[in-house]
Amino acid sequence: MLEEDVLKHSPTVLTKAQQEQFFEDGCLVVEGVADDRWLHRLRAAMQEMVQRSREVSADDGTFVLEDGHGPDNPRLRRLTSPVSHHPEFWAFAKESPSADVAADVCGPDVKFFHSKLNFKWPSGGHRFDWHQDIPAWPHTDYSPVTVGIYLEDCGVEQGPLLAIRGSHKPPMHSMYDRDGNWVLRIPEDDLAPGWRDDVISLTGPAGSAVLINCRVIHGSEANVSGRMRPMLLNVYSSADSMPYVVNPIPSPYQGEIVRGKPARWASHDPRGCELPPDWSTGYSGPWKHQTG
Ligand SMILES: O=C(O)CCC(=O)C(=O)O
Repeated sequence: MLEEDVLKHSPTVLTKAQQEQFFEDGCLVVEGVADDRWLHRLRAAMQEMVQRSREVSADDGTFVLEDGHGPDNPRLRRLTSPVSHHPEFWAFAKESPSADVAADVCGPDVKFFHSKLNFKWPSGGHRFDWHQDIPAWPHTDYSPVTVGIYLEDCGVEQGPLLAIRGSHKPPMHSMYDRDGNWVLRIPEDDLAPGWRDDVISLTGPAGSAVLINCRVIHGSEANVSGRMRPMLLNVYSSADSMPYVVNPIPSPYQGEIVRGKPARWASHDPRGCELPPDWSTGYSGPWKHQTG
């Protein structure tokens, strides 16, 4: 669904002002989307997965490991597709207010796309270079939104998500370098003049949702604090927005309608989208290409 049609629907969780701010800025923090009960369930599921990772000694596609990971010192970068590995993550993606928030910015009919659980371990969690998400998983329109949930409080020193206000509006950057390599990274020299003034640090207490429009330029710094930054990221789209390349993070739930009803017509945005490499031959995640 296109933005002008989404805005015809009154939001149910967000205020109208928040809904409009999301489309203006390309990002939004909403506190309290995961309440204490959900946080308790999600943290327990996360701990189970961290326990399982102790037996893993090399990246296996599911557990993406940081240097120094071992049975006595688990250090994960990412749990890929948490919804595929623990039922609580799918319960949250489908049943929680996270999907209601997605409906407020995608239109009433919402489809699940994929999920990841990104960690930033204390004192060392990596940085993410500036990038735009949608060229990694193009859809027929730009309704896809990432709803990230902080599972612990996240302050500026923990490497919160950062976004460049309004950067979803101009034509998009290439996610390839000058030699034609997929890098999922925008060099700072290529950003619009004055971009630093528009950086928003998307901090928030545990349970906050960070909404990231699929075109907005975003990234994050390393975690220089002594506290962990776990963040659950679920990607949703309007039901009528159709992905047209292989999903880099497939799951049995891809395409499931989590709010409203399935579409009969596809939505098309006239702006095209750069294509990623062919993920059917494998997906290695952003770290292989980025500098952090
Ligand atoms: O976890 C982070 O800090 C950044 C995540 C992100 O930008 C992404 O997954 O696209």
